[in-house]
Amino acid sequence: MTDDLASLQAETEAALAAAGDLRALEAVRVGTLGKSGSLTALLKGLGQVPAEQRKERGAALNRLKGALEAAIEARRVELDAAALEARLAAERLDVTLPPRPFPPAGPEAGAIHPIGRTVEELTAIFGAMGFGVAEGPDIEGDWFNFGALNIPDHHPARQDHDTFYLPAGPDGRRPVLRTHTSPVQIRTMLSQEPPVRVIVPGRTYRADHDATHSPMFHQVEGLVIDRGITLGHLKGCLIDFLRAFFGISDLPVRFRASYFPFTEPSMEVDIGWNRKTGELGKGGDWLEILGSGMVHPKVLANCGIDPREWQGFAFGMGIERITMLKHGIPDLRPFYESDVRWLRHYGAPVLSPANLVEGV
Ligand code: 2NL
Repeated sequence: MTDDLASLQAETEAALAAAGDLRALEAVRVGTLGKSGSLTALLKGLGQVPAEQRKERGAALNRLKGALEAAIEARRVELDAAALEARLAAERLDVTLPPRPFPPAGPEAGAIHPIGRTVEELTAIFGAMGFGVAEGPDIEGDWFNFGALNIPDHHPARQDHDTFYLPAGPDGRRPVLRTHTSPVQIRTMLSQEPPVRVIVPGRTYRADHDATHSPMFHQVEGLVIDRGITLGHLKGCLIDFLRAFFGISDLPVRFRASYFPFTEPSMEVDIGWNRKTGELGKGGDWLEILGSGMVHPKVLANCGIDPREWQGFAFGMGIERITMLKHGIPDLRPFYESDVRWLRHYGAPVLSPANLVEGV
């Protein structure tokens, strides 16, 4: 290689080593191999080289061109890797940082969703009466949701228009989205010996969607199993609950005969209110609020409990419904819309959990 080519190679390699980023690298490439680059100029000048030297000179220029292209590419790979390293270092997240502090006070503060608040209140009221809280799966087997509860095959609740069925599993059975929280009480009775005192708040699902129904909603059910349980226990428990929950110590409560396949006898429970103003507690009108009854002996037997030794009562109600009544919330839909303005209006303060001392 002639001296001029050797020094061009040395100069270019030095410039590449000095190039600290991809822009500087591109400047070196253009200065050497670009349209007016130094090596391009030498290649263009090949025509003026005497004919006997031209072949050798041309080969040398091409070798140099290949060498410089490879050197530029190698430097590009280095600079790319360095740029990635720098980005990774700059964007690193420290997962050991402590969590964010509580939301700020004042108008920026978040709030406990009214559904969660009602569940806290139910837990506090029934907790004081000796009830625990049980939970279970949202996706259930047919037997747990219907069969164990003495709901016959032809019952309308089993039809597709009420129940969300999932595709059949390997056993050919179709799981369901639970239509009530009763399967959790079934699982509780199967897994623990009586006596039992539980409430079961949770999500439930029915294929029903209009201004007053959501396909996903919340229910709470309660179950008591012990020796010698009577309708008197059911009535005292539910009257105390309703008066504590609505904060009206003389709230009128009425029990009305009804029918459920899983209780016998069954009773609907009404509270006193004023139909015109919506005010609870007085006004002479009655509002249906929950369903209840003595656990059907067949349901006890289905869960391995001897109905001659053990009796029980059960009840169920809609959490959205009792929450709307308590707080005068007129519309069901905003419960599921995550609108923070609605949440701030109807939600509860973050740092004041429900308690019986102040009244829930
Ligand atoms: C309603 C009525 C009710 C029950 C739920 C129940 C559960 C078991 C055994 C017996 Cl495991 N009963 N639950 C009983 C009576 C009524 O709910 O209107 N719910 C919204």
